[in-house]
Amino acid sequence: MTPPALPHALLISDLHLSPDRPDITAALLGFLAGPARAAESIFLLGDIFDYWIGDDTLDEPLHRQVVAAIRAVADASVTVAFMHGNRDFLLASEFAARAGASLLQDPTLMSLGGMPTLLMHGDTLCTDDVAYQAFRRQVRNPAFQQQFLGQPVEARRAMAGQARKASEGEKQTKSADIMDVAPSAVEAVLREHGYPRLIHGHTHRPACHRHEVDGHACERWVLSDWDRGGDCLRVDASGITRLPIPLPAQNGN
Ligand code: LP5
Ligand code: MN
Repeated sequence: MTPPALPHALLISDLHLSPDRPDITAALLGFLAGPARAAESIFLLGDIFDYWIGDDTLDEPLHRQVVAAIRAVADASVTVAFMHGNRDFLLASEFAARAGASLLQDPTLMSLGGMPTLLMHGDTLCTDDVAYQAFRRQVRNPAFQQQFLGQPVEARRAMAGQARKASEGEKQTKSADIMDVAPSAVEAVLREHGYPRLIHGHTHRPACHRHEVDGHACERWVLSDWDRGGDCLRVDASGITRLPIPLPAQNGN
């Protein structure tokens, strides 16, 4: 007989859901209808959506579908929490209420599988990416957000499209090192939070790193994006396991 599964949490990030990628949506829906139901809690660590321009888009077909699927997990007594990413930082209280999910601050320190674990999106660790950090300060400013959200949906969508395009262009000109986390930023955040285990996404470089900080050995687990298939991290009392999440084959692929 198979022993019952240990209580566990599942973490995912960087899906970048959009109407252009029904394969990624299908993979998420499979995850939410399947493995998520056996978890105690699931954590969506940012950039679930390719971009989010305000909760007044919740009735768009993709958003309705995804929110209903998350809600069904929450209604099955699984705790659902999400964190903002650099593309969906405008997810707000209406999204949380409809999805049955709570918003986590970045960073959040909590006990997972009995171990102190720090959850982050990961963008704030990329401190050598000075242009991005300046952009981040601008778009996280409440006055900027109020002004942005006051504009019509189509104007906001156009600006988000321009920002996405500019970002893809800028990334061609930046070195891989600049777009990765800065070791000094990782060390600082681990020191500040008492040398926990760290889990984050954003860099799209799945790995498990070991950092020695002030004589403490800390693991840093990095989630994958889902562009060519994703993953989730399963955390229980025995540690962390990476589980692949393949994308379904699409017609014409
Ligand atoms: O997201 P990704 O993986 O491509 O790259 C990120 C950083 N880029 C971003 C930008 C987002 O992709 C786009 C955000 C859409 C949000 C929609 C709502 C709010 C809209 C606000 C509109 C102004 O986060 C990228 C990092 C990379 O991660 C690795 O860490 O390098 O950073 C940048 O590319 C930032 C640029 O270096 C500097 C800023 C260029 C943006 C210019 C915006 C022009 C918009 C004009 C609107 C009128
Ligand atoms: Mn990101």
